[in-house]
Amino acid sequence: MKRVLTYGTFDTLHFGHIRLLQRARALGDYLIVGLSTDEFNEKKNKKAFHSWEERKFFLETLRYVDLVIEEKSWEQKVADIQLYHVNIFTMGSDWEGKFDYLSEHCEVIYLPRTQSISSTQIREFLAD
Ligand code: C2G
Repeated sequence: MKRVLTYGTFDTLHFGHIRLLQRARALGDYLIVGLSTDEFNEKKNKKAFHSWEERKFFLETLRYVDLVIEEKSWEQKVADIQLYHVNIFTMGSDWEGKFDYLSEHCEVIYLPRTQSISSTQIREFLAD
């Protein structure tokens, strides 16, 4: 059983997020998603449109996601990898290199980011 871990805000779930989750799940047999809490989003200078509970609900409807946990801090990744016996940590390529330190604990894989879509673009489009 190969266990995969990724993190994110996953606000206004869109094609880019789902493609990321689909490919992350395909790296193993079980995908855990650390979903950023609203408090942690403030540290990332992000304000999600959907609450944490709503964003968790969206993710749990996807066949690619097996477990959603809270992401409350930048520092929790090593503990999560150990707690959930994670074999592979993965993120979109906009994070390339930022989490290489985790390679002491598990495989680290960056997946190409889906161009031309983002939650920001969706919000701007809807605001017009
Ligand atoms: N993503 C993607 N393509 C897009 C948009 C996002 O592949 N068009 C990927 C991102 O690279 C990330 C994941 O989808 O791996 C979630 O994106 P966000 O919700 O924007 O996550 P972010 O705010 O980058 O949070 O500790 C890590 C942070 O919590 C990451």
